[in-house]
Amino acid sequence: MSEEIAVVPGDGIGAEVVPVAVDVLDAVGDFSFVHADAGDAVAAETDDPLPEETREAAAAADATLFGAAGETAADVVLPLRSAVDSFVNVRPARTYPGVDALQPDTDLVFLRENTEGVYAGHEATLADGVTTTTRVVTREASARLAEFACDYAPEGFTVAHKANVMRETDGLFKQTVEDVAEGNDVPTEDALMDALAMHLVQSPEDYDVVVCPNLAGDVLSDLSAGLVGGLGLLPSANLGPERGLFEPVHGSAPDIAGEGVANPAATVLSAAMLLEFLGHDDEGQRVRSAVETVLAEGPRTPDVGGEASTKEMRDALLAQLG
Ligand code: GGG
Repeated sequence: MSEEIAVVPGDGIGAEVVPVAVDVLDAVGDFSFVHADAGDAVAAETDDPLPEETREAAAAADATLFGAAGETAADVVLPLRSAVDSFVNVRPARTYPGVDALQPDTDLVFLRENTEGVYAGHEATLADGVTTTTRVVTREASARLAEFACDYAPEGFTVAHKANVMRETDGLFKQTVEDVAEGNDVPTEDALMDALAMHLVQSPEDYDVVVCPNLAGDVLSDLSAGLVGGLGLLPSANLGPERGLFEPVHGSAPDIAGEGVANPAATVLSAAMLLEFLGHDDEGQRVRSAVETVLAEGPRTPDVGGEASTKEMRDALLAQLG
């Protein structure tokens, strides 16, 4: 029986790059695809950016391929991640031959806490002009992330935090991650996240795996996209104990949506992570190699120095996959 993949393109360029990744998955495997809608366009029609059938499709599928969220991100991508019970967002940022990079020696992986922090959704307007958000950090979620990090990077990792200011929340995060790492004999170094941002820009080669609270992981991974050639190159995997949701790090990119020039590499690389999650390591590696070859030899979209369309990159990727 073929595995079931829920496909949720979402908004903007999500609708342009996700079909490319579906064609790539179709070229290397035998999957059944369940297509579902979510996002700003759906909300405009129904007032509900995440229809229940879409949430259920993600919760039931073996894996989900997601595109991009726009204005309704809080109502779409966060609930979809929780529908697959994902507790970590794995975000690799590396350079590719043929693509100009601000920092050619960048090879980083961010392990981002995926359920709480300031993205827990506890926001309020107290009075006109006075708003608050409640930052949630629990020992349980921090420990779950840390256990994953120890498996992922047994040689050690960096813990990003701002515990000198957010003493309670990041204090608990830092202490919990370090305790779990010590219990697993995994070495760690800690880094204040503001200073870390500067060091990543200056010398990313000094870092490897960085374990982050939710918002810090979102920001530092986008920063690192700037080091390697842009958001068109960063895939991600939201992993839970049984299911996963795979999506490019980029959002809906309204500035280029509809022009047919969005770079599909981040989404296709997310599909490679999906393949590996499902145990199809050889197919995942084939897809990665195809992306590497197309980025090196072209055709490339304008964000990575070329003049090609999304469709031209798609055709080249499929040609590589035979
Ligand atoms: N594919 C990633 C995406 O849709 N990003 C838009 C966004 O606002 N994301 C917030 C997040 O990644 O937590």
